[in-house]
Amino acid sequence: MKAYCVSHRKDIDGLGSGSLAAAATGGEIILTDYDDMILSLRKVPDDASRVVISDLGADSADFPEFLSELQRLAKHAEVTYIDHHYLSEPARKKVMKSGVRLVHDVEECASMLTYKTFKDKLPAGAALVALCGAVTDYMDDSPMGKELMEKTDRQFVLAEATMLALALDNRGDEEGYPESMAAEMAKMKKAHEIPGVPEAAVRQLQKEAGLEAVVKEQGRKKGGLAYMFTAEHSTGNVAKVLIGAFDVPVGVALKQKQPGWYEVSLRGTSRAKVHLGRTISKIAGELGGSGGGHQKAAGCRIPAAKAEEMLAALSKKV
Ligand SMILES: [Mn+2]
Repeated sequence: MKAYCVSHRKDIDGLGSGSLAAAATGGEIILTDYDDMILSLRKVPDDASRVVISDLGADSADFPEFLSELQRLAKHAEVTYIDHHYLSEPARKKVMKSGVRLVHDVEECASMLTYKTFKDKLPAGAALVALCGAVTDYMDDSPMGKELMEKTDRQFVLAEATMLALALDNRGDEEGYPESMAAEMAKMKKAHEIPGVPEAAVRQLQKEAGLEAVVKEQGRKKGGLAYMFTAEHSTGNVAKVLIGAFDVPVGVALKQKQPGWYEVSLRGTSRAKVHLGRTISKIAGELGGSGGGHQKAAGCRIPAAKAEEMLAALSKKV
């Protein structure tokens, strides 16, 4: 009988919520992304006793599969699904009926919701992990985020959170690196205490300082968006820099993850006219891929042959 904590691999809110869930339950951390979430859930054995799923954005083209995984796990395990991604009313009802406990609030990041859920079982230092998730998800202005931030030194939190995010951007592509970071965070290690993290953060700063010039040269504008094919780990950063470099409301960075497929990050400003997560979930689903995410930050996986079609469809909407 074992506990598992399945969470998002790509950012500190995902690592933070997964590590808080692991600290509270003693569970094994399994990290995944929107595009391989179902495969990862299938790895959780039938006889798991406790499962916590966090920060994964279920309301995508994959929802039926996601739901059937919840139903399978809930047969034997106590399952908690914690999320702040958009969840439609019908999807919410189905999740509630599946026998899992749903903790859902779009106003708080997943780390903060996980902290709230397991507060009594968490050691000192857990509030900082929750705040790091909030800062890096741009959600520290939330009711809980504000309350916790007021009890601590803001500069300290910002430095710790940013160091984690930069290190993950720098080394997140290395096999097992996000998992090793999450394991340290579950032990309540702060960014500056995790071996190698400060150094990776500085390397990432050096890299990002040169990114704008690269993006200006290799990026292209298409309607209301700018896009670029890249090999950078942090496609989210490339997407952000594209927005500034081309003065558009949406940036799209595409990276070949495995032959024949692109992993795509989308970022938007408040000028973007659509909810990027919902829009890309629909477009990617129709083109044989999958995707999801938030209003201004989303991701998808798409067959390489459909990339231009995806960009064309998206550029018409933004
Ligand atoms: Mn999140």
